[in-house]
Amino acid sequence: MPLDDFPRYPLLFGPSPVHPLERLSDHLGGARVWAKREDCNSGLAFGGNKTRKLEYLVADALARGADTLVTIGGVQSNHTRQVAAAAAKAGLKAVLVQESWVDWPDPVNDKVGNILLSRIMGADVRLVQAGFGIGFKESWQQALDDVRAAGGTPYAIPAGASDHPLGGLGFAGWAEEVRRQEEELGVFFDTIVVCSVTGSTQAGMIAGFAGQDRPRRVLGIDASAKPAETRAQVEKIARATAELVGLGRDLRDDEITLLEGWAGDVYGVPVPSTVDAIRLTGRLEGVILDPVYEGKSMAGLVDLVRSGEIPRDSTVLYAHLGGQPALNAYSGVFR
Ligand code: 5PA
Repeated sequence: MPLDDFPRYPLLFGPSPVHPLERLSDHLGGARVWAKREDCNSGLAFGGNKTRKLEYLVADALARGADTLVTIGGVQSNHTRQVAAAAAKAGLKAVLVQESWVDWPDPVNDKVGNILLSRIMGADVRLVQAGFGIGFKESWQQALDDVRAAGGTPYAIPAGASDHPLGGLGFAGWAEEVRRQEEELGVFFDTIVVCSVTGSTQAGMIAGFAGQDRPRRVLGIDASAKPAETRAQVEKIARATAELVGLGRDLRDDEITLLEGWAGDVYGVPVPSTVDAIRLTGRLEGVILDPVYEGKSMAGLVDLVRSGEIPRDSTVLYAHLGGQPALNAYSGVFR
């Protein structure tokens, strides 16, 4: 079914802003770099990539008569914070399972940033001891059972709203939004750079762009430090989303690219290239990136542009997917 026919519960302001990063581009001395800003996509608790995905999931939850969104992430998950905001906006309850995905010794890690915002928005925040993993989790199942036992109707949202039948739709729509903005701006972005962890952001983009006439590269930058799992999930969701929106052909393997080398050894911990990329983007553009996701994808972009692997005559679109609230739990990195 065409994307426009899927019910959508409006959470975004409209198309997210697209703008050039002139001083960063001049500094790198190669391709021209622009950004599309999911961190300013809505008025809901600082926005981010999940807000766009949740337009489709919240519509589905309401259609099914659910009263509670149940989801999972790390202690500083941006995703769970956006679920809390979407639930508040739609008049639903939210149960957030927050696992210890990141061994980060900051004493305020479970008090500030995303988790603080979720508490303010009235979500039932549950801290659980369990390590990083993008797959199915027992603690999440338990939370779903608890809601049922209390007489509620839960709606299950997996990590990052990714491994869900509708998880790729938000960013399939992003691809179409980019095409329209290119027409208005008179540019063409031949290369997209996007951070990948649970996969449906990149997967949705791939499925969406695959239906357009002019080919372009979608370069996923792994931030999971488990690239084989993330790549498999991107591929699965991209193919499922392509079928769901009636692409009418199989995706080719060369349409699915996940690059590794900027995540470090573990998810959630910044490495020197992450911190350099955050400082560089802050100093040259006044644009703020986070140490878990966007700092890592920007580190990838910087290296790929500098080395000419993204050619000089390219015009690159950096997908800024949000995530800044987590910075509060990483203050020690910037002292
Ligand atoms: C996240 C994810 P995907 O998970 O769709 O691949 O997106 C990666 C990503 N940038 C990129 C930011 C700012 C993100 O928050 N965050 C998760 C979370 O729990 O917050 C799903 C992991």
